[in-house]
Amino acid sequence: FLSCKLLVLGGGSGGCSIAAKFAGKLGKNQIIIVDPADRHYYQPMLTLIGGGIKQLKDSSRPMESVLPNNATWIKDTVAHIDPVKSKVITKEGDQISYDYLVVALGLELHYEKIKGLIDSLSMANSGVCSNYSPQYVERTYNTLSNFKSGNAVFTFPNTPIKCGGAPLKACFISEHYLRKHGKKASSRIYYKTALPSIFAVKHYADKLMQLCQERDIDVGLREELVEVKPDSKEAVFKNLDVPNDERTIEYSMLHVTPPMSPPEVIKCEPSLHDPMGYLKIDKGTLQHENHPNIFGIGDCTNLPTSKTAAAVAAQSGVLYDNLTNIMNNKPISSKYDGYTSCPLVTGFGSCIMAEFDYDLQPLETFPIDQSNEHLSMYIMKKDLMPQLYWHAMLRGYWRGPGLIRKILHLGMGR
Ligand code: FAD
Ligand code: UQ1
Repeated sequence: FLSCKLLVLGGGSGGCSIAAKFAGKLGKNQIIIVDPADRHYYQPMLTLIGGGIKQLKDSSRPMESVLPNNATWIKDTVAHIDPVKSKVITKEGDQISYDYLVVALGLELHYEKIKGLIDSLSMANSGVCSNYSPQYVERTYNTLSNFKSGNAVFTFPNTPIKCGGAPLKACFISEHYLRKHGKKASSRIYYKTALPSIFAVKHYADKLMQLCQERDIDVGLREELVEVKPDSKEAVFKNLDVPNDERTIEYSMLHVTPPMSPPEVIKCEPSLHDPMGYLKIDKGTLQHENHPNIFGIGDCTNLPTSKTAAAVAAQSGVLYDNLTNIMNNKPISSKYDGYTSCPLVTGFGSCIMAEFDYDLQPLETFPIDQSNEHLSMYIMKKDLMPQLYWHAMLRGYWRGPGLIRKILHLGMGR
């Protein structure tokens, strides 16, 4: 039996940042973090690895090196959460009781839900790849560099996903690669998404559609990948608006974004989740709707905003303020506005820096029109963000660019 003041489930972007913020404040032996992973991945780099811009070895660090020193790491999987008894049970059978709980378990990837996909991702030179897992990401650049001719197809599943822009970034980077290497004339590029539009925010969607037109990317809306046939190199797509309408397309390259779901351990405990299975927290305060000593952060929550590390950064500040007040029996007042950001890399050297809030209104940091492509935003994504992530965010020192935005806008506007 173990007990602690603050228990953090998951040592990813959200769990690690929150543990770091409280580690300085609560002192030694007050915090336990549970996560079975050996390594902590900076997932936003996966997109760049798929384009050959970065290497896989640069995207992760040993878990123990990123978690705060004066917290205890239990390298195990959370098997059960008992919010009534304020207790958690791990797969190995440890029982951990807590005063306060932060749930930061991320999303599960479900490659197995698409028929034929895992087999295709296991075969050498099958043309099937996916930036979404460190296990498969190196296949993307391999496939691109061996591409000769034919269809390159990029998918977006029929579930919420992390970084909603990442499937499109894979498409744009690949398009630019093929163009640069003289293979554009012998190829046809398809972006097929289950969503009804290319991007949720009109301000950016208009520009992205225009770029697709200019670059001859064929955009298919409300199309869901349902099967991959590696022997004939065919992908089957279902039209989500027309019953029984399935179409098959041949591919030379198929980049798949898998369906995702909230973690099983949250879905198993009815009082924890919303009807979709996401941790049910208040969209402003981040406090659990049914259990006041539980907070949530990041991809596993029901916050109605796009799931990104940038959003996690902004949430971490609010969570820290509010949980600190709860610990001190004070009222809570800090509110999350839904801030999220997606650096939409549109090629080698260009990026549209999307930033927006719960109302899908742009909330841009810099006094330039960020719906245009900028080299500066590309450099920020490629070189600055990893540093900001490892050295500031994971150490608890980054609550998103809100303050910078206010300063750059001299207190005017949003
Ligand atoms: P994660 O960081 O995923 O952490 C979850 C942790 O929980 C993991 O360490 C996992 O091991 C652990 N865990 C899971 N189940 C259990 C269990 N049962 N018990 C214990 N531990 C468990 N964001 C951006 O801001 N900008 C980008 O450009 C960007 N690009 C992306 C590109 C790709 C390809 C991907 C995959 C993601 C991208 N993201 C981007 C999204 C960003 O990485 C996530 O939104 C962010 O990491 C979410 O943080 P989290 O703490 O909620 O989850
Ligand atoms: C951000 O804060 C963040 O978290 C560290 C990211 O994750 C890698 C991002 O991609 C972005 C874009 C932000 C937002 C920061 C600025 C300065 C726009």
